[in-house]
Amino acid sequence: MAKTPQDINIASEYTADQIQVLEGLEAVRRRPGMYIGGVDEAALHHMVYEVVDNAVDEAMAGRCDRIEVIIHKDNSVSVIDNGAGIPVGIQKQTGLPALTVVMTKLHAGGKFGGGGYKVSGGLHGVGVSAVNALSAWFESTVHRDGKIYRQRFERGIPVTGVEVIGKTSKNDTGTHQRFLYDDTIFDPDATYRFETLVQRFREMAFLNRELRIRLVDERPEEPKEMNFYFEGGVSSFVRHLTRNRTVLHDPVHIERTFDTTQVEAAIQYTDGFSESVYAFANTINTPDGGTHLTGLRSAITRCINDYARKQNILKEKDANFSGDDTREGLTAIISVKLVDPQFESQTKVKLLNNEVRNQVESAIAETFGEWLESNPRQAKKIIEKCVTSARARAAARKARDLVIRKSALESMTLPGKLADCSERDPAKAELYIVEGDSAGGSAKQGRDRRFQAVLPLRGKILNVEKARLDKALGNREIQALITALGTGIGDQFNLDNLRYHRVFIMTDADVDGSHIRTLLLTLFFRYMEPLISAGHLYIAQPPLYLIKIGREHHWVYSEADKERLLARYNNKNVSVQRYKGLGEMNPEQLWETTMNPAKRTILQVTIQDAAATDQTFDMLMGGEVAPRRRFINTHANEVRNLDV
Ligand code: 0RA
Repeated sequence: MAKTPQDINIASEYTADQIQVLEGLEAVRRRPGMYIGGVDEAALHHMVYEVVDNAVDEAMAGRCDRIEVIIHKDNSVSVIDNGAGIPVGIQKQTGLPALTVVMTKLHAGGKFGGGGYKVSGGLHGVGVSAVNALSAWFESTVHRDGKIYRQRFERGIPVTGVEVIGKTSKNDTGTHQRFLYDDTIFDPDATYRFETLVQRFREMAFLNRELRIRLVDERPEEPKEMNFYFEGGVSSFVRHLTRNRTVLHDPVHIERTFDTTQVEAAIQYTDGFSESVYAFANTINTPDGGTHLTGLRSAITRCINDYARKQNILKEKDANFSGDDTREGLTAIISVKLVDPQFESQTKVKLLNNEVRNQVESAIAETFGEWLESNPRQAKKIIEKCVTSARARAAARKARDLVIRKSALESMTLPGKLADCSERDPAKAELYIVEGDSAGGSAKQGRDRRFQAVLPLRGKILNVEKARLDKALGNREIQALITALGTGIGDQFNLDNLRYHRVFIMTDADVDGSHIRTLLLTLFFRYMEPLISAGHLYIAQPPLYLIKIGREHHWVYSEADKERLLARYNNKNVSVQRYKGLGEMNPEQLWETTMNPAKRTILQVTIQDAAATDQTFDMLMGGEVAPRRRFINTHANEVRNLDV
C-alpha cells in the first residue's frame, strides 16, 4: 500500500514530478511482472542482478573495479562498489538530489551522467527504482566528496532526506546499496540461491576482465564466500567451458575497439561434436544471437576456408566447408560493448545493431586468420576436424533421410510399442515416456487412453553426448521416440509437427531412473531444444513413499514431507512403505499418484542459463568421471527439482 503524503519528509510541498513518482512506484507494486518478470524465485534474483548491473555499468565506464555482494542473515542484500558514487547534488529539473531521483523515478537510470556503456535497455534494464518499489526497505549510502551520505526508502518511498552521516577521505568513493525484498509481494517460498548467484557473477567477471566480484552468503552458520577475477577475460570463460573436454589448442583471444564498440572474443576447438558459442551485448546474454554472433560465425568459416585453400587441403574441385562443418567442437565467446544497444524485444534477446556485424567480423577475421598462419600445427588439427565433420554430416544426412523416408512410408505405422491416445488435437494430448516394459504396462493400463499415450523405452537409450547424430539415429529407442513425437530431429526439427504438447519423462526414483532421465534430457537438449524452450517437456513425479497411519493413506513425494508427516504423528502406529520403482505400483495407484491431471505434481523442464546447462550435460555425460561424481554427490538431494 502507498504511504500517505505525511510520511514523506523530503519536501514540504508536492510537485507534479513527485506525484508522478508515487504513481510510478504504485504501478510497479501493482504489476511487478511487467517490471521484473514475475514474483517467483527468478524475479527475486532479477532484483539483485538489477542492482549489480548498475555497479557493473560503473565498472564498464572505467570508474569501478570492485563489487561486493552480501546476502545477510535477514535476507537483505548489499551491493557495494568503489565507483564514483551516485551523485547527490540537487538536480535543476526536479529540485531533488540526484540520488533520490535515481532511486525513485522509473527509468531514471540512463538519463543523466552522459556517455558510457549502459546495461539498461537490456533484459533487466528496469532501473533500480523498480527494485526499490518492491523492497520493504532500501538504504543507499554514498561515499563522495569526502562525505558519507545516506537515504532510506520504504516500499520505494523516501522516509529520510539525503543525510550526511559522516566524513571520509576525499579519494574514498563508492556506493553501498542495501535492500530487503518485500515478502508480501514475492512467492512465500522464494529464496536466494547461492549457486544461481555464483553462475551469474562468475559470468560477469569473465565479461569484465578488470573487475573483482566477491559474493558472501551470511545466512548459513558457516558463511560462504566466492571471489571472481579473471585476468584472461573471455579466454578464461572459454577455458572454463572446455575444462572437462579435450582441447585441440589454447584459446585464441581477440580484442579490438571501433569508435564506441568494444569487441572481445575467444575461440577454442575441442574434439567434441557439439557447438558451445555464447554471445553477449553489454554483458547481457543474447541467446537468440544477432549481429555479433553472425559476425563471429562468418569470420570463422571464412578464415578456415581461406586457410584450407591456401594450404591446398581443399582442392579446386572441393566445395567449401559449410558453417556447420566449422562449428563442430567449437567453443567460443563473443562479447560486445556498445553505447546504444538495440535489442529485438524485452524477452527474446537478440542484438540488432547492424554496424556490429562488420566490426566483429573484421576484428575476428584479422586475428584468427593471422593465428592460423602462425600456428600451423594447431591449424592443421582444426582443419582435420572440419574434414571429419563434413564427412560425418554427409553420413548423418543419409541416415536421417532413411529414417524420415521410412517413417514417411510407414506414415501411419507409429512405433509398435507406442500405446497412442485417441485424442488427435496435439494441444490436448500427452505422451508418457516410461522406463522399462513393466512400468510401461502399468502406465498403459492406468492412463486415461482418451488423451494419454505411453511409450515404454527398454533399458538405457544411447548417450548422445558421446555419439554423433548418425549413430544416434540408428538407435531403436531414439527412432521410436522421434517417430512418436513426429517432429524430426536436429536441423530438421519442426515443432509444428509435435503430436503431444505435454511430453513427460517418467522414470523410477532411483539411480538408474535418474540416469535414464538425464540421457533423455541430453537428447532433448542437444537435438530438440525448441521443444524444451516452448515448455512442452515435463518430468513426472512418482511418490517415494506410501505412509499408512491407521486407516489413512498418504502418498509422499519427498524426504522432507515424510519427515514432517512422521513428526506430526509422533511415529505412532505408522507404516512406511518405500516405492523404488514405478513397477511396484499397480495401474490404479500409478494413475492416482502420478498421471491423474487433477492430482499429480509435475515439473516443467526449463533452460535458465544455456551455458550452465551445456556445462552440466558435459559433465554428466562427457568422458571425465571425477567431476560427475562430485556433481552427483552435491546434488543428490536436488535431483527431484531438476532445472536444466
Ligand atoms: C550517475 C552518474 C555517475 C555515476 C552514477 C550515476 C552511479 C550509479 C551507480 C549505481 C550503483 N553504483 C553507482 N555508481 C555511480 C557519474 C558520476 C561522476 O562522474 O562523478
